Amino acid sequence: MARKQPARSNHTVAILGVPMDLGSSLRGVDMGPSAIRIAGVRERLGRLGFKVQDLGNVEVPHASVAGRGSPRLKYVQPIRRACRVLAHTVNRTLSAGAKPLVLGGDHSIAIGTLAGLALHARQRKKKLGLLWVDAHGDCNTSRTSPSGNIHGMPLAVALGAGNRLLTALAGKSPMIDARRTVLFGVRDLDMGERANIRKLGLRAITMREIDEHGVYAMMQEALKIVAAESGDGFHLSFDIDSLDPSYAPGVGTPVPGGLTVREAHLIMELVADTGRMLSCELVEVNPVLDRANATAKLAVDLLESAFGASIL
Ligand SMILES: [Mn+2]
Repeated sequence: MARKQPARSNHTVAILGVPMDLGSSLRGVDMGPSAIRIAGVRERLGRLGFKVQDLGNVEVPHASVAGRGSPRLKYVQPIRRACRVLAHTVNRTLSAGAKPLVLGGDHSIAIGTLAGLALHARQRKKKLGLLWVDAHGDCNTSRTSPSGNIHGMPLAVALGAGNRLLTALAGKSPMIDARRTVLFGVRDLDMGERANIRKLGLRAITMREIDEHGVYAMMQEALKIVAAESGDGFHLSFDIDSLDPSYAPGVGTPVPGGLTVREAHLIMELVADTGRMLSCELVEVNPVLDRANATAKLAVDLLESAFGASIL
């Protein structure tokens, strides 16, 4: 039998759901992993030639029974507990040679994913990059956040800024080097976040730059940073709210003026072309606000592109 996809066929993708909505003020993103599974993620990646394993969900308490704690850092304890479990599962998955695909859930779960990547990288002295595609900066701390919602903080946490309960999740902080990190497609930043981004030395590529130069040119710059030859691959953290709400209505925090479906596919296709994506997460699908699961279906289309599907 002809081997059509030798580069892919011996890769295992491990799906991990995190039904978390404690990091956001709107309820419902906890149903995201289920919606993305119903949209056929396992089958579609399987058709690309991957061996796909579904490891099930990390346990997360529902908001009605979880302790909210401080209004500056809402639900920090249950979020930390779930992220710790996620971190160990991601670390174990990577050690077994599989690619983790983490399905959210709100974006606070990235703290767990990145802690797992950091643990894995440290044991092997690897240098990891991070491509964070998002409408928002996710660079607040409990001091700058207007809401106290942790899904507005995970990028800052991964880069070492924020409460120690979260930043210390992988032992050493930061989890990821800001010089190997790019925030891509951002269009809505809080005042404190702008200062945090500057302080962290993070390259943030705004929607304005994408309007001026196009996704292709801006992705070339982004990939030079996150997928650098001197590094050992990168993690893609993709917030579905980076798309325009006209295409992706079922999201945690919609902001007009986002990426088109084609622009989002191009991002994913360019990611796949590098062959250097180690792990991936897709977050903030909110079925409660969706229309007939359209946003979860779009999420699966995009994941397919990120894992190497091509039109021709
Ligand atoms: Mn986000």
